[in-house]
Amino acid sequence: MNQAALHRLVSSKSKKKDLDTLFELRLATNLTLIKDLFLSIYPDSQNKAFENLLLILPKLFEKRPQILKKQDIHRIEVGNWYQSEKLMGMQLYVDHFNKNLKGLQDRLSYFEDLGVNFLHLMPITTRPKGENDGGYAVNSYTKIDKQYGTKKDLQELTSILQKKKMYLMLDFVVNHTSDEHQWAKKAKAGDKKYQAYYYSYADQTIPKEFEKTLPEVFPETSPGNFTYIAEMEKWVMTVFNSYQWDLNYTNPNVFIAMLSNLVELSNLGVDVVRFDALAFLSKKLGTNSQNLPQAHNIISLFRMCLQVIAPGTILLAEAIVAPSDIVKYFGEESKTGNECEIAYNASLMALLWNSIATKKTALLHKSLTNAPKKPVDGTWVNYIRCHDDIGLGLDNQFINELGWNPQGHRKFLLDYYCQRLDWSPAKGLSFMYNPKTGDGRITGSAASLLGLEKGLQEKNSELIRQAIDKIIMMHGIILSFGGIPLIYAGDEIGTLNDYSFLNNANKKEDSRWVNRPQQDWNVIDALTKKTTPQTEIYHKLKKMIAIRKKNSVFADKSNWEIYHTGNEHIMIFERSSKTKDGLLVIANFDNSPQVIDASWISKLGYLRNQECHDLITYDSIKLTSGFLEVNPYQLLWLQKD
Ligand code: OTU
Repeated sequence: MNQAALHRLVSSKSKKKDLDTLFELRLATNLTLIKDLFLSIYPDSQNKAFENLLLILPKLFEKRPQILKKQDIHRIEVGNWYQSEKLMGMQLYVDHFNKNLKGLQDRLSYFEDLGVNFLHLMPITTRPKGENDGGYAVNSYTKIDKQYGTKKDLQELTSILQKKKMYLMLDFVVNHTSDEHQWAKKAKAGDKKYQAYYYSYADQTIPKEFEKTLPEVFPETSPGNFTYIAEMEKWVMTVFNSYQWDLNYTNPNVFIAMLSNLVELSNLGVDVVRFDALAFLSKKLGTNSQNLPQAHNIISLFRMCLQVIAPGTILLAEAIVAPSDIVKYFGEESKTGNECEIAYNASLMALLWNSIATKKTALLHKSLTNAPKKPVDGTWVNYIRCHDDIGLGLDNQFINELGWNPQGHRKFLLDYYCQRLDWSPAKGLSFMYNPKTGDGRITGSAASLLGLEKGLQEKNSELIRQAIDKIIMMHGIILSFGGIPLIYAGDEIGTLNDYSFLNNANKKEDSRWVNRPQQDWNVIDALTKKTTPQTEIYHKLKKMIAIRKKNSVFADKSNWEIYHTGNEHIMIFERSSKTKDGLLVIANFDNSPQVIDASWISKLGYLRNQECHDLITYDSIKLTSGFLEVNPYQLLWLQKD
């Protein structure tokens, strides 16, 4: 179909018939790809399972609300909307933010004031009453848990968000269900059909084989990867917690059932679906069962089917894995070339925390310079903190090349953040230390990890000053890096660790709860009334967000380049577009002022009459004898003009 004919169809938007025609067109265009992919994953299924898939595609489309079908077409026309500088995200727990979905709706003006227009709500569907991994053990993929409200509340919220041109991201826990999901219940009751939805074994022969090469995700609380289920008299694969059963994607019925769940979720008005733990979708004896080619094919099959039914919905890859493995989830290596549009920039996140602890940027520079490039149509979610731990996803080879010992270096980072060094300002906790491997991860809120908690406790004004500056600097980097910046709710007001989880039997073993605080509305109510570290952080962030949204150079479309300054404490990267727009981002990770030789800043075009112009403060910075001085933990956004 040519452009003009497509336009005619799209412009007569309101007609159901046209939207149906467009669906049929998409199906016709992608059918061969989908079929090839499906049969490559399920070669033994003959054509029966594929026929089932073909049958449900139009049914799922039929159920999609008209307004979303139109939005799909609009998004195809607009192109890569998710790369815009106008997007600004926040991740939050609905109950910790303001009670429930209605409470959230009452506080939408808070996001508007800050400039946030993209929300990631943590899981809100039904889950077991006791331990439930913060909702990542799902009893259902679409049924809203009573504590958050009803389906109607969610639909009301999404329609308001749509009107306000705000976006919604929800989780799709694609790798596992809880042990209380109806499929798991039927499996426990002996139903063979549903036992085949999971990896279940009558004895330990195969589980033991798997264990030889499977790492442990939660070694402290849930060692091993299998759980014996007495009702079933079988061993079930549970890679995460013992109550999270891994879905068996070698079974085509699992894929088809999960596709229905995915579309149902998308039909609720979700713009971005976060594919949780997607690196784990395929399991193979003799491997670590992460990032396997078959996992990529399964994700691609989801994407292709969604492309036909709900092309306006996009996917975020939650793959907290090595840099070279993360980029693969953009799809370039899969059979169709299509997987997720967005991926977490976990590498940048870990490297920034590494630079804070070491006060040096060499590893950051080396890793980013050598990192595999993402495709032009993909984008990052850039973040410094989230609800999870900080894993030390650093490349050992690069640590070695810097003359450091990887094991020793990792131990230093854990010591620095987990209160084992007197001089460290960080107040973090250790998470899932594995004595067998020496691996450990870190939990704690951004503010506590950056020294605000200690500073306030000790009434140490220098520590407090540095903590505020570090919080601003870290956020300034993710705001300008290219991609969607995702603030973790509470960080915009320097929220400290929340130790109340220690009193809760269902939470106390999982130190990630220390960084899942309640939103402090007392602080927020005082934002315009007094000056505190918290209000200072909020107002500075708000200003930077506004600057980002006004300047197209922040969009992911523009170029990105990192430079080496010769100063080991400084990070510099440039954003530039074909027009004369340019932005030079400079960050000092040291607690002393640092200087940079300004001659090459001049060559890049950021110097006029021996002055630089900072977008954040609107100040002109004068050079001293050919050097630019950068204060401790200062972030500069130098403008070309
Ligand atoms: C995700 O994280 C979620 O973000 C966690 O909150 C869940 O507990 C988990 O899945 C299970 O649903 O192990 O420590 O990429 O790092 O998928 C976090 C690999 C996790 C893992 C990631 C997982």
